[in-house]
Amino acid sequence: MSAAKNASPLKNPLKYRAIFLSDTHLGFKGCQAEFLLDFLYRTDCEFLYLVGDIFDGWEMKKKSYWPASHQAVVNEILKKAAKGTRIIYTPGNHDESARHYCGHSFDNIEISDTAIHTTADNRKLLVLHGDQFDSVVKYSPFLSKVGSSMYTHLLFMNRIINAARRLVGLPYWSLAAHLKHKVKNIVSYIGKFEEAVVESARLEHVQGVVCGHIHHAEMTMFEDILYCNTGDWVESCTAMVEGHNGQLEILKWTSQSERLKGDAHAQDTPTLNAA
Ligand SMILES: [Mn+2]
Repeated sequence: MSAAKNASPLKNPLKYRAIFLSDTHLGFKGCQAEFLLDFLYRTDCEFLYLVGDIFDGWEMKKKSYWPASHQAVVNEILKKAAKGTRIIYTPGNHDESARHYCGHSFDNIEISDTAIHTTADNRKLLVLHGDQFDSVVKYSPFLSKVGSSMYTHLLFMNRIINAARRLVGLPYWSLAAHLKHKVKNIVSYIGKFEEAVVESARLEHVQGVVCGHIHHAEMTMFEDILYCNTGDWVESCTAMVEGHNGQLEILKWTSQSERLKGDAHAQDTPTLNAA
């Protein structure tokens, strides 16, 4: 049974001060909308940052694809806004048409090219999608328009593999995320991207930066600057959350969701890392 069918808005959701999500690619078949819905149902926050590539305008131009689960994601986000969550949307390259609305706000939803988030422990974080650095970081095999059809095929394989894994009771596993760690060019591209993003935070005189774009969740100190990447919801189903004391951590929702369903005794939150 799918995650979305199991889930409903919970009486006691996990409460965070802020949640940062990116690269959900709504309107694209590769979007793991059911995991995303499960995440939205089970969490609550004061600030929700949508860090770009929330919609996939490139895919939507090719063919119209808008299943009920994708609309349910949008409805859930709007419901959070109506209930008082402040939503800050920093569009990316796949939803660049939303950039026309930068500087506008509608009720609790603000649209801006970049934003500054102040954590509960008073650290300033620059928030932006990250494609702004594509011209600096020239080689991006996974993310350039040429590479995107190869990427679509890879995600198709990912879905087949995971459908098979589900049948035999194995947890979700990302083929694309696995390959990214193996291919040397991609590893070096990620390194250059991270350096460029960190440098932009340094120029803004902030303590850290939160971005997306490269579909690779991460939280690392680069000397004096905290680099956070929220990951994505087409491969790895990750988000960054801030607790009420300012503690930041990356959640991998495929393991968290299994844990919530399967192990009532689990007290600890599985995370990739924390800062
Ligand atoms: Mn992007």
